[in-house]
Amino acid sequence: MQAWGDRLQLNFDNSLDTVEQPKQLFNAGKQRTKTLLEAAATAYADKHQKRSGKQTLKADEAVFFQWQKQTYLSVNNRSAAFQPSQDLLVNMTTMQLGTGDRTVGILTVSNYFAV
Ligand SMILES: [Ca+2]
Ligand SMILES: [Ca+2]
Repeated sequence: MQAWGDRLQLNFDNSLDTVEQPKQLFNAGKQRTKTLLEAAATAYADKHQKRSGKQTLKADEAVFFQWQKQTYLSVNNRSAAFQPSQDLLVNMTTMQLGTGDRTVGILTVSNYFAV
């Protein structure tokens, strides 16, 4: 358990009794694209900033990324591709990432999502 910060609660089925968490949480790092939607798409195309090559975000996974000095989180739905109208995309700049989490590729889901 970490001392810092609030946690996110996902609610896809309108019931707060069921726990919904992404299967895995990644850090795609800095995205160098023109638009935020392009940044999300490139983060989905390579979710792991530390592993060489491209690791595609899968269904029900989530990814942090940076774009123009802002931090964003996207939670993928059941379909793997990034769909702006259906996948959650939020600006998380005010949320502090855990110590060391900025530079790694895989984050601990329960540090960021309520259980
Ligand atoms: Ca990679
Ligand atoms: Ca999707």
